[in-house]
Amino acid sequence: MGYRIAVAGATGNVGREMLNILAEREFPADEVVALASRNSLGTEVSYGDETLKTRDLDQFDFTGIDIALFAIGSGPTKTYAPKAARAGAVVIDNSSLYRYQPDIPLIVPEVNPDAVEQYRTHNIIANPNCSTAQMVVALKPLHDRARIRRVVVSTYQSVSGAGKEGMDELWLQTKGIYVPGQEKEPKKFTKQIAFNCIPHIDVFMEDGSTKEEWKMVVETKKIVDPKIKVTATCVRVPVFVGHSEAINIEFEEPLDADEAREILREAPGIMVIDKHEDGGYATPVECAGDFATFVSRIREDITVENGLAMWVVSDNLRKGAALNAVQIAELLGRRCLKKG
Ligand code: 11C
Repeated sequence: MGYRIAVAGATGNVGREMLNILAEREFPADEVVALASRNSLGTEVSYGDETLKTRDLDQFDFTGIDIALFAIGSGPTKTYAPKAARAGAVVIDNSSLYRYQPDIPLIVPEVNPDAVEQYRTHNIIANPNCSTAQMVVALKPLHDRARIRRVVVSTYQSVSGAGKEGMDELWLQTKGIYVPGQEKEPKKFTKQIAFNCIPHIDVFMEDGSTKEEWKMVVETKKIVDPKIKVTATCVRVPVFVGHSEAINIEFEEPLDADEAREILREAPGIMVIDKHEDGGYATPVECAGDFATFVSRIREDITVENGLAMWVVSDNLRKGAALNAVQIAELLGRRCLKKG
């Protein structure tokens, strides 16, 4: 006997990836229901070789659903996630709505799988922000070995993080700059994104940082260790899929680049590509569509006592969102909702 799964937001970038990944990983599902808002009703989406017709999220009765994967943004999540949870489904939510609530677990399965047991309080598990997820997968094994004191991270985030509208804007603007008469004004982004980079993701906070930067700080503390200090600069770049991060880490204890490379090679969810030669590192174009978080350019940072620098790239729609959510569902199945 398998699980009954619902995917809310099935027509969006992340919802579609959730369906792809459920099929690719052969998640043991007896039934998969694709849910969408009324605007997208009837839209067909792929689930492996099958085509699913989307059903109305607003009218859907979650009774009998085991796991509901949500990718609909914080506003609608506030309405529908409690409804699904009350009906008995465990909600795995990709929005930021519940991430910072202390009694709701925020999980990256390679990092803090034991937190899954806390789902019972509200029947809800939160999925982290994409830029946090890939970073903590790389930080955790190094933290276990040498205790991280401080992280300085600069991100290079693809436009798919801003949804389909973000991808369309990069595409149309890139054409529009060369083809007269085509649209090129910024709409989704605050400035031109084609051939540019924008140091602004999500809203500004009072201290001058952005909410995306704040999320990386707060989520890393919740998932890995509250003692780790993080400072982030998050930048949108004209890449369609795949977030990249330049990360400088200061440790309590010495850890050289060779040992860090070996630790990362053995770590779950990580692929080390680190040859000191032309092209011997990962870039977003190669990582898009993959499950792994890629780590390259591992080297000592001699500006601090125990410092390392590295480059971390992953598919933001996969490890950063849909894959992590499906991995949480797998974890939940293994540990808490056994079937068959
Ligand atoms: C971006 N990281 O790249 C964002 C998208 O809190 O889940 C995901 C926002 C979130 O724009």
